[in-house]
Amino acid sequence: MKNNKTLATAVAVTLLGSTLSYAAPRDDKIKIQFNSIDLDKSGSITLEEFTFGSSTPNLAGGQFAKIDIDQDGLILFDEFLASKNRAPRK
Ligand SMILES: [Ca+2]
Repeated sequence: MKNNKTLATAVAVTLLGSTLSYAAPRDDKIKIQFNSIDLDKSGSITLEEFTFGSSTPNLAGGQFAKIDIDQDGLILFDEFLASKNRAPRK
């Protein structure tokens, strides 16, 4: 009986683990990228942070405006994620 319980626990942990790792690994990558741009870890990206983190600072203003869907001057993770999801695949 003890063995069965151990096995059940192992199966449950395995299932949980595979569910977690299956949960959109691409989004995790984007989250890491978002956090690397969000220098003050405020949960949003300002134009200053975006420009600083951009490989093309002279284009950053226009890119920022496209990503900042509600035009409040901050890029939230949802907006950042949406911009990645609508970007053409390379
Ligand atoms: Ca915004």
